[in-house]
Amino acid sequence: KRSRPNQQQQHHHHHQSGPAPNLSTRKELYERDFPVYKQPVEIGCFSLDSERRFFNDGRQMRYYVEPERNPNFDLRDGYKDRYIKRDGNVKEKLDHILRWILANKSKLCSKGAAASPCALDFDFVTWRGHLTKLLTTPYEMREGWLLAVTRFKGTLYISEVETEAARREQENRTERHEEMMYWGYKFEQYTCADDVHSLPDPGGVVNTNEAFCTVVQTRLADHRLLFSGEVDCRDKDPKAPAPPACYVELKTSAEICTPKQRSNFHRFKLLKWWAQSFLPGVPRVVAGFKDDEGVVVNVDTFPISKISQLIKNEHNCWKPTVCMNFCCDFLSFVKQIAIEDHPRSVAVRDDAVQPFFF
Ligand code: 0WD
Ligand code: CA
Repeated sequence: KRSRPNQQQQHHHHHQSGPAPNLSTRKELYERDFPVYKQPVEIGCFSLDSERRFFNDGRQMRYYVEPERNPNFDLRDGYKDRYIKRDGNVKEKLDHILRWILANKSKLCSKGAAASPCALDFDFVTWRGHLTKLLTTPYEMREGWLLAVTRFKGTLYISEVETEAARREQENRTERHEEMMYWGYKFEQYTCADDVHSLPDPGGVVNTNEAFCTVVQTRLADHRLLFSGEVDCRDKDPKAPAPPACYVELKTSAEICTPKQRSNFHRFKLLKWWAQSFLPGVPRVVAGFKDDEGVVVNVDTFPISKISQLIKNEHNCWKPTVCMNFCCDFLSFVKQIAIEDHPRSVAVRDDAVQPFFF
């Protein structure tokens, strides 16, 4: 959990003198009223094609086709011969979000197109996935994170740096684990169609370069946020509400057979699912429960607004307010830390939230 940056990451960074502030990750400190979290609004979207090329449009949007309750989808099908895997060694950092901002700067800039580069009306720009990790930090005892931030024209850009532990984990992945990572994408292929009127094509190729991302604007207390997140699909009904309310998040999870498994699902899985979809205002998760052979034995829908009730029977369970308050305090903390407004100045923090260098 306590990761440390390696030597070579340190040399561009500006060193601050004097004692640096600190932030606790203890959950007890965040059990106060739920902070203001404005309804997230979609301000744009973008697509990444089969070769990971950026497009400032929704061409990779897919449409949800509700499966049977007990579909028997074989998630192992195609792993050997119909799978094109994104190159995980390419670190894209915030690049696609920055491309989207550049492509849309006329509608984003507060000073008009004349000022170049102009200021953004946001305090933070980041990936939704990075915020999800912040939300779950008070409850996460296994996986650590490392975030880097830089201030540019008043806006704070937060990007992830791979931890030593994550790099080792990736290097030592078993063949079984490697295959299981494919299963989630295969489930998407069974449940998503490329067009409103077409059906899913389980005989096609799974290409994980392809992505549709929403760009949303919202506010957490006094933090104005712009973030992007990958969206699996949308409701195909033309009368469905506008984005993000029409979006559907797809997940797979191990079949639940015992009370212990149900409890773990509530305590750990639902925390991650809730945090990820609550942030951009995605209202439901459709889960495929799979057996050890990679066969989806049943499918269930979890409305995000019902998850906090669902977990209330669980003793000592996670609380949404703790997640949001920690994230809020962390962002306030970052505003205090990353003072120097310069692209060469980067502050890095790990999840022990110890100030170790700037
Ligand atoms: O460079 C980086 N450190 C990262 C880049 C970390 C995380 C994401 N990305 C980029 C990629 O461009 C990707 O298209 O983010 C996009 C997704 O962003 P997100 O929505 O903020 O990420 P997250 O909420 O963690 O994941 C959403 C989905 C995942 O689905 P599940 O159901 O497993 O949560 O995005 C996929 C995955 O399908 N995904 C990724 N795709 C590309 N690169 C990555 C990744 N590193 N992580 C998750
Ligand atoms: Ca998903």
